[in-house]
Amino acid sequence: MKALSRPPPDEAQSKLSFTQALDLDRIVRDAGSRNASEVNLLLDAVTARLIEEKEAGRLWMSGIDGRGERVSNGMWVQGYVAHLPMAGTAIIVGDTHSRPHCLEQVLRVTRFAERLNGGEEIYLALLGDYVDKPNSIKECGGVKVLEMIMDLKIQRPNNVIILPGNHDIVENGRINTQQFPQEVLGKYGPTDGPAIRERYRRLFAELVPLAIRFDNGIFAVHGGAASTVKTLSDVINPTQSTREQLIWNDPDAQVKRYGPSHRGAGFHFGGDALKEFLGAVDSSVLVRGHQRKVAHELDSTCLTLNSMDYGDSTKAYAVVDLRRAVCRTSQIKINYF
Ligand SMILES: [Mn+2]
Repeated sequence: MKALSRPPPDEAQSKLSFTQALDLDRIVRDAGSRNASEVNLLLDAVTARLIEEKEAGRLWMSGIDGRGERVSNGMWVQGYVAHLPMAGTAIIVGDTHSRPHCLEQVLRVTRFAERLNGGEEIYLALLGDYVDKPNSIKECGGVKVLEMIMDLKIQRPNNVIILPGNHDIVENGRINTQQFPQEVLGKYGPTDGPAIRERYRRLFAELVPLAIRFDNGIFAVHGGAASTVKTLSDVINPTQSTREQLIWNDPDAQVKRYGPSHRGAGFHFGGDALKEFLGAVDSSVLVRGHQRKVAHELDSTCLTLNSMDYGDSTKAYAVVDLRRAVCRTSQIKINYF
């Protein structure tokens, strides 16, 4: 293996970094208070950033033959895969479904902003499903969660990774627990509402990474293992089927490889399928959201994280010391809140 010399971040990503202190109070206050044109400006900025991120990763990879050894130099994006180095700490958040207070709580108790402002290498990995299933549509919780994560991404692009969930990309009316289209209609009206919803939908369906490959052995997606993935390249450049499976699939100990799903999209995957998938992407454990539970499954190779309150559901986030290799889900620190 040849050692790669990646350009230093300040050279490769000078346009992408932000030096002002991260202000969580301001982010929470602004979430949901923007009008349609202000939301469009936020989306313009995030869209530009996501395109730059992909381009920076492509430029870095070009001219390099074979599979080199990565140097630790922060988060970087390769097609639809975000990579995290073996340095620093990652906070992983599961489904938040229109509950800005749950995301805020995770950020407060982990002291995410303070630690970033203090110069610590810390990452926020968000596993999707930001909208729908609100307690009340009138609270506009989906809009608030989305504005919070877009704002965080713009303020600290190198430290925030946003993955898509099925609720974030689904076409209107395809699932019966969908309330976000109504929410934006009520908030922005019949012209701007659907247009904003479509901009968010396209951002999640076309621009954000689908998965995070942690150099320490964790692979994170919203749904799970995909039968179509034979190498990491299949996630970097996904087919429509790969995309759907990574976002919709669920673990199922009763299934050996892949079986039908109750969801009408994607499949259930068993232990053998997950083992094969993790081998293909050169990882040891899967961390995913998509279900309302916190659970270690499939012989400690699959961790499901739920981060929202809904009735008496258990909610938690994970804290990962990126310097330490992870071989089993039990090695991942789970904090209930
Ligand atoms: Mn989901």
